[in-house]
Amino acid sequence: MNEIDVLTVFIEEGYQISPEAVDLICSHCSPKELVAYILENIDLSVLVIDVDHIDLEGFSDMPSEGEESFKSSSELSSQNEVFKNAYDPSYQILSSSTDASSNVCYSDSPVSVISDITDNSTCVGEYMEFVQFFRNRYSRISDIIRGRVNARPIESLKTGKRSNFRGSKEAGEISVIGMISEIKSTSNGHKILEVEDPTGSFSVLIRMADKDLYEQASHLVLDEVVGFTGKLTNDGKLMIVQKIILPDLPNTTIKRSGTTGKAILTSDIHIGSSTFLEEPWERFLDFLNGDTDNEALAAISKDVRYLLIAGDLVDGIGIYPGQEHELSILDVYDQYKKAAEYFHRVPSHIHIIISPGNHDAVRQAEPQPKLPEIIRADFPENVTFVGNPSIVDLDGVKVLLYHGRSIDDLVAAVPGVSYGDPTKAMVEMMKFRHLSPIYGSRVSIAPEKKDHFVIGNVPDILHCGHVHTVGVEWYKNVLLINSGTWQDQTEFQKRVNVVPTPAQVPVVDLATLKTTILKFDE
Ligand code: D5M
Ligand code: FE
Ligand code: ZN
Repeated sequence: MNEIDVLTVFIEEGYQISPEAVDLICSHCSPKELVAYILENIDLSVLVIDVDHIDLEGFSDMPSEGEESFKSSSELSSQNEVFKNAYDPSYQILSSSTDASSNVCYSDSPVSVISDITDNSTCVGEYMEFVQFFRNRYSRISDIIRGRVNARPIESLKTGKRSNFRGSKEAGEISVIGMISEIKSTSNGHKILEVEDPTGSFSVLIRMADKDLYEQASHLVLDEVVGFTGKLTNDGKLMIVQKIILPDLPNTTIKRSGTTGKAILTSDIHIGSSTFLEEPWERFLDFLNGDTDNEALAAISKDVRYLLIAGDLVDGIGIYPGQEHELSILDVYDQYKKAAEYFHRVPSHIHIIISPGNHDAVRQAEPQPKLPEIIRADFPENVTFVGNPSIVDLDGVKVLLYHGRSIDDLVAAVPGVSYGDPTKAMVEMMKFRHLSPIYGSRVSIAPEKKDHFVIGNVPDILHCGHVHTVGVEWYKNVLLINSGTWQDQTEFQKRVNVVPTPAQVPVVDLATLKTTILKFDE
């Protein structure tokens, strides 16, 4: 279902709906079913449906069509009875497969996949698909900014000089929202940006003397969607910027899920690499099994309900020149077989979520789908495979998983963002409301109909990996975690001075989102 389909259904039913709610529905992997659920359950006094009216948890507690969901479904005669029991918390929903469908649940640690490209990829790389992809990005991010600024189409600036706006409100400030297509410096050191909206493009200037603004502008990157407020020059050809409006996160208060237990976040295991740290990894598996003399660790171990892996499960093959000299397992299928063996040793009550990275055996262009069936088949039932990026709901806590390849681009483009401090790049993602804005650099982006990198709904946690350094930081009530690696420094990383922090594992308390880093390196 696209945005127009969703709007049409609600309008026909006599409701209005906010753009954020439309976004939430469209980003869900079962939009039709979700729409039906909302219409069935909405309070009749509601006129405008907003995100708060969408009960994703209630929806994910329902059995999905054709799913053998309930322990005793044969005993349940009518649909009503099925629904009644779905709300009974003592009733367990069992997963019938390891597939990441919308309502996959495992034991007492349910997972619902809210957004994932898997099985939804339509692009073949045609010109018009790129146009549609960037339009989707523009419309969704500009909608967020539009709530804060009264912007005009760029085309309307072309009609004239500043004097044309005399006597009108525009004689003072005007605002536009555009995607940055060029960043240049003038000979005097000012910054000139070319910005585009669907009606045209325009140049905006940020003066070096406006120190705060200039500093803010130094964080802007290509292809990002940003609002600018300023005044036109007398010839009407340039806007002198007075204010930069980023889509950013709202200053919302924290809503706690009421969930308990712990989630372990990790990534970049690189099984099959000769620098994979097998001994610390074995200690980690022992810890998950409660096999430790340390009482504090044993107590944490008992509480673990989820294990999330944000990509680079294995080292893969042919990822970089000469990789074969640094592999201990040369066949990529054997690497995954070894990984599957390890995951069979994770206690079965822990729900594992695996998302791929640039070393995994799926397409390199992002968004990446989940690992293929031939690989998934070896893994135990308590694994849910998802794409990269994806949004999962862990019993009420929403986690956005993204491997984090765009961090390479952000390190290169934004001053102050470095490999040693990976959450700085993740703060930029939140401010841009986009995981990977720069097109045509390190990240290959597939032009899907929808830009899967736009951060529409705000997650509770953003979980990335890729840079092999651990980092934990809060940004406006979103917990940002880069979950490090299980690979020691490689020859390549020595050359480019990437210093990993291996075998350190962030553990998140799901009730408070407080994070502890456990070290298995000694
Ligand atoms: O990436 C592991 C780390 O190594 C990450 O910090 C990026 C860095 N890396 C990887 N490839 C490159 C290239 N080509 N240039 C610069 N830095 C790089 P991983 O995805 O595990 O290989
Ligand atoms: Fe990696
Ligand atoms: Zn990586």
